Amino acid sequence: MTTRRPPWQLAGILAGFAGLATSYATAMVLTIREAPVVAVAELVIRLTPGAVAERAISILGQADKPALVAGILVLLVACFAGAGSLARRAWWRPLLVWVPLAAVGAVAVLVQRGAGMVDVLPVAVGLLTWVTVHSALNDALHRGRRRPELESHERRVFVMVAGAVAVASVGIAVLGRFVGAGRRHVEVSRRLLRIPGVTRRQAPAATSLGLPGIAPWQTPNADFYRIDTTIALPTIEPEDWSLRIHGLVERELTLSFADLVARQMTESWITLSCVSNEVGGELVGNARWSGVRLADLLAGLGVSEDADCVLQTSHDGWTCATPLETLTDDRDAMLAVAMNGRPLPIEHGFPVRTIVPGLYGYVSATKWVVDLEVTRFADAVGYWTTRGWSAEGPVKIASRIDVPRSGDEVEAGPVTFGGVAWHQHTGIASVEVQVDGGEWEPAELGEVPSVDTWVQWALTLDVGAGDHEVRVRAIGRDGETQTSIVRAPDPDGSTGLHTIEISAG
Ligand SMILES: Nc1nc2c(c(=O)[nH]1)N[C@H]1C(S)=C(S)[C@@H](COP(=O)(O)O)O[C@H]1N2
Ligand SMILES: [Mo]
Repeated sequence: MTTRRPPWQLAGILAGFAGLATSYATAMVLTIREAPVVAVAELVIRLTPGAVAERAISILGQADKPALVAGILVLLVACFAGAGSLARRAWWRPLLVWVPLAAVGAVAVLVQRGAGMVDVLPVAVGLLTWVTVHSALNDALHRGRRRPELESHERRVFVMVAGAVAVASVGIAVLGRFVGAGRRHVEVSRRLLRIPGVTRRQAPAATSLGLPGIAPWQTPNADFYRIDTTIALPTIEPEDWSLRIHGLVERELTLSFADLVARQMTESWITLSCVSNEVGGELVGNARWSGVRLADLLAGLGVSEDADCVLQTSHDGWTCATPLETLTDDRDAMLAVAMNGRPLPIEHGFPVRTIVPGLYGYVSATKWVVDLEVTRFADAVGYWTTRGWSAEGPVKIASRIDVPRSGDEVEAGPVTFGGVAWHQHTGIASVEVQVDGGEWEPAELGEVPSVDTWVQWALTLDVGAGDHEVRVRAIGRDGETQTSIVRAPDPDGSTGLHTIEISAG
């Protein structure tokens, strides 16, 4: 019997592809935009000097990106083989390859726009796969080496393990692709969906003060902040969606998407904000929402006098309890189907979510909503209220300075300050700015269509040379002046005045 060299490199390559497969599948299942390898390709593109990139594109034409990904894969196979060879000496040596490779992937993922820690999960899963699969394969090889009389048996074991790894990798990648395709399918349905009564309207011109650097009055869907607890985004076809309204009502109601959009449609500009928003923070946005008023829906159901809240449940099992009166009074609390004239983006609740003017999102704005139970606060607890957040979540008055940015250097003389202020369902009466603890100076306000949206504000003040501290405060239409007392977001929303430091020269 001839003794052959154990296929160390093959083990490395197999483990490498197994890791690529699990990381790819994780990215697909979590609906992360792209797999780590593609993220690396994008990073390479970003880091490539313009002239070189242009030359590459002119040579490769349209194939530049696939060619780049293919190139990265070839490089990876070399690294995988290297990791395989290193395993001959000591079990831990391949880590010298796996860990740096994962680090590159993690960096590539993290430098993408809007990346968060979940986006690194595919890389972590990939690394774990590399290490565990590789050590399993090496075990088989090492045992074969120590007991040569068993070598042919061990080789058979190795071939079987290797085959299983290869088959599993392909299976996992295909599964990931399939799950990802579900998302793409819903995305296509969403794009093709036309909902009667949903109009695409520009923000009224008077809402904007035209000052560069202030948050645009209407937040584009792509820039709207996103907060949810979901790992894999719910992907719900409109025809598969239904909503059950039950509990303390005389008549239960189950609505299909077609039933819902056949009803009278309402459209309103409403600002949504998050209770977790820090003073000066960006977890707030303003959009035109289209949907069906909840007051109209509930009116026909014979709601019991005993009820004081509605327990909302989403498709992914998130819950919140919303004060009943905010859903039945004259405000435009709605089951929204469109955002800025387009069907809701999947990550913002497609096909249906709740929007309630005047309440923080965590007690009202259920995305992918599928169940409304009319009940009592005493009997209902929402997801966040069991985790230390207040049961009721009326939005607190708030204001923010967008320009200049804290730390900016400006020219001494007239300086224009600007930003936004909000107190949904109460409205903003005025906004004032104070420099270095001096007089509070009133700002100019944009015009708004209702008390449910934020307002832009701007003000030009003469600023002398030197360092300055600038603060903003809002006064509500109910006469309330925004407090300077500093409180953390927990348990019912932050307070305090947004303050910036600038230096004028
Ligand atoms: N299903 C579901 N809906 C949810 C949440 C969630 O975690 N799951 N988070 C809520 C919170 S805390 C906020 S602030 C808003 C944010 O909505 P957006 O992501 O569309 O901006 O959604 C609310 N609706
Ligand atoms: Mo939130």
